[in-house]
Formats: sequence, C-alpha cells, structure tokens
Amino acid sequence: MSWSKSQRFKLTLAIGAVLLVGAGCGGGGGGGGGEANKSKPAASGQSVRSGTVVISMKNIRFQPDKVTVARGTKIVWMNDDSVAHDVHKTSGPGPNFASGPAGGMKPGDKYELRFTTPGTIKYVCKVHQPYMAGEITVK
Ligand SMILES: [Cu+2]
Repeated sequence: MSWSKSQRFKLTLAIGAVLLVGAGCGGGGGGGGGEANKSKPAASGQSVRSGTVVISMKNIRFQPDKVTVARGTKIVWMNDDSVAHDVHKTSGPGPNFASGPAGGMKPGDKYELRFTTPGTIKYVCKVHQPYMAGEITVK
C-alpha cells in the first residue's frame, strides 16, 4: 500500500519542523553575553548590535573579537586584564584611531569610540599582535 498525498504532506511538514528546531538550537550558543533569546525573529546570520557595545580585553584577547554593529554604535574597550594593552586601527573605512601609545591602556582603563562609517574595520593591540586582534563590521 502506498501513502496518500495528504499523509505524505504531513510527513514533509513534520520533517521541516524538526529541521527548523534543530537550526534554531544551533545558532544560540557561544555568545555568553547574558542576553537571552527574545521572541523577536532572528536576523539572517549574526546579530547586529547597537547602542553601546563593550569589548573586554582579557586573557590577552579582545572579547568578543568580532562584532557586527549598526551605524552610530559606541564601542567601549575595557581593559579587564592584569597587563597593559592598547587599540590601534590597522585597516578599514573611516578615520584612523588609536587609544594612545602601545601598551598605554593599563588594567581598568577604557577607550571608547563611535562608529558611523559602514564597512569592516580591523584593529590590533600593538603589544600582543598578531594574535590579539579584532574586527568591527559596521552596517
Ligand atoms: Cu595587548
């Protein structure tokens, strides 16, 4: 006996639902920013943040090292480490920026900047480059 069309249709729906649920679970992890998934629909790809976004300098890394933000977002780099760091732009659109001299940000220091030019900006800590590096994509 073969299945009727309606039975097949129901099976297809069920499989589709399982796939959707699976994809939804996979995307959530890793962020750890304390923002629970709200009921708003997820944008395609990574989330675009706005307002003020804090990038922590910790364990000789920028955390997170890659962020995507809306135009006009203020980025605040916080030195939460026990050693000195800095922020130096290396490429991308918009004006050049630097927090000061290499290693100029002592533990507890912060440096902030508003981003208004769309594109991908790369920056490093001069003391710990190339592995202490970050990227900001402005949409
Ligand atoms: Cu550093």
